[in-house]
Amino acid sequence: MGFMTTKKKSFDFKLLRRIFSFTAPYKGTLYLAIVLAIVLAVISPLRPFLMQRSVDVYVATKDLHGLMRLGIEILCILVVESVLRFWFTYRTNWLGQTVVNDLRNTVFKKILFQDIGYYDRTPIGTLTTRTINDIEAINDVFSEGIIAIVADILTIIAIMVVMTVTDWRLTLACLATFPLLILATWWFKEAVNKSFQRVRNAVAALNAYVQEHLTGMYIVQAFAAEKREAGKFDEINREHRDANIKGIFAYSVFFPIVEIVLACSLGLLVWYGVTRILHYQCSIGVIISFYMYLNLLFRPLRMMADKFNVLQMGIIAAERVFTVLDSDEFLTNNGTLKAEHIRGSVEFTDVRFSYKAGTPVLKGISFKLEAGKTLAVVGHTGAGKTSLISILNRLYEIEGGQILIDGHDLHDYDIYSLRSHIGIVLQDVFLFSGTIADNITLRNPDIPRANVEEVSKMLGIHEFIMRLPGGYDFDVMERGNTLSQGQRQLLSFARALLYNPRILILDEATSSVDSESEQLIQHAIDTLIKGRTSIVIAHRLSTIRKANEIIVMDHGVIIERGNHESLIEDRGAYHNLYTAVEQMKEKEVL
Ligand code: M5T
Ligand code: MG
Repeated sequence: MGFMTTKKKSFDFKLLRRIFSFTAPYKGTLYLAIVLAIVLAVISPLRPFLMQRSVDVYVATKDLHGLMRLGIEILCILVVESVLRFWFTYRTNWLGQTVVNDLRNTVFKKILFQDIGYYDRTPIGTLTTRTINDIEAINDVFSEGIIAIVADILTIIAIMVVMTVTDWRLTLACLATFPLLILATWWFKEAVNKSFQRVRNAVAALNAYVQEHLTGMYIVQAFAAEKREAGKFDEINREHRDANIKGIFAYSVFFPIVEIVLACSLGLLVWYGVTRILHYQCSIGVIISFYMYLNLLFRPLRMMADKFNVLQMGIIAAERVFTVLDSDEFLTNNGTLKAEHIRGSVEFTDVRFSYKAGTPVLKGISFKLEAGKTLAVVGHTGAGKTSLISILNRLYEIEGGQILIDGHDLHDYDIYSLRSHIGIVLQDVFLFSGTIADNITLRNPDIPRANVEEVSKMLGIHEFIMRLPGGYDFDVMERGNTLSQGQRQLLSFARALLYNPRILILDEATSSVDSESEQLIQHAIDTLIKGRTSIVIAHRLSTIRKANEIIVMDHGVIIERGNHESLIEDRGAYHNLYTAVEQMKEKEVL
């Protein structure tokens, strides 16, 4: 997990450039923001400057008329400044949100198309954090980060220039406190940065923990582990609190310090300013305007360190997000053959496969299955049965040998076309939150309700669905928790049959169900496999008996093959499995 490491690089312009490349479609807004930043910087010293003139020129000469005119001018500038500032804030935030919206779509799409093996190696929590939290941090780069920093720096420069031009000696005196401010800012930046990192890690840990425990709540409660798990949570939560408090401490120390430094500057202004006035070296207007300049100057300075941190965090987050964007564990899809008209013969020749190099899971599997026939795969747990079918639609790539469909190598087919003609029912049925109909069609709006009902009737599950409150609109909630395992499997049969696949893969669930559901399931399986090439990882004797051929697997190899009668006669592994099941007569489940 290379991208979990956080580099403590303070600034990376290449990354920054890449972040900004996402603004390309919104160049207009970006340029507008920059122009606004410059305009705002330039007009910021204007009000204090006019104030100085009002005191020095109009108050001194008691020109009430001029004073009135100047007052109106100041008011106008105030209005213009406020409007521009509103527009600036609004547009930069708009830009941030829009870019984040685009980026999130891009990242999620990228994740969707990632090779399945990628998910075996990348924790779900990490990917969730990438798509949600990290991208949010990139938003801040736009709204609070770089543009705001540039605007602040321009403002600071503009004010300092005007101050220096007005009275450089006074400026120097007022800003004598600056080294102290810089020191405090640096300390604050480091402290907050450290706590930021800790908070982020703590949030990630909290996320992961809550997510995992909600998913596994059944186990937690069934094993009465609530207290222990709550204790562990408390620990992670405490770290989150402590990290936040460290940050809050830094803030609480820093802001009063800035106030003190500002007060010192004002003190110096009064002390040195009055001395200069007494020596007729400067006017009262200048002192008043300097008072305003200093306030304007300290406002952005106060937030500068904070903004730099936000920027830095954004860049770190961007680096992580870009790692996801740059990962190219893509399925290669160079095949051009469409699977629309395949007949569905399947041939494995010496197929070798492993999830992790060095630990072979399939060690040379060969079989030939004619179109329309049924192959039953049996064997002990961990024998490699599920793996055998995961490689048939290229969820994983094989390491050796060849898989042919209708005489063509798997790689010659367009993978999406191929997959849509291989129906698959998995051991664990996953349901998405939504209605029954949504789950059968996988939210494909092109499939009319009539088709869904037709398929359900064929499978004999229409009545069962209609008995649910709301029928096809019954809300299955997250992960289908409101349905039994048998019911979930029935739904996944409908899911597979809806696409009328040429090849059907069925990984029978081992769970035993009541005899009524059992009959439903058996009928549904018969309907499913009729007239299709089927590979069934079978646990039911009824399914196995009906198969044209049976292969018995053990530790990644085929140890026996034949049909039911011949295998029984051989008195080998199959015979043993069979007699073991025969002994548990009441359950016809292997
Ligand atoms: C076969 C290993 C597993 C086992 C072997 C799914 C999966 C499996 N394995 C991995 O290393 N990573 C994986 O993602 O492969 O596993 P299988 O094919 O799932 O076995 P099965 O379907 O025959 O077993 P079962 O229990 O479903 O009857 O050694 O460690
Ligand atoms: Mg399995």
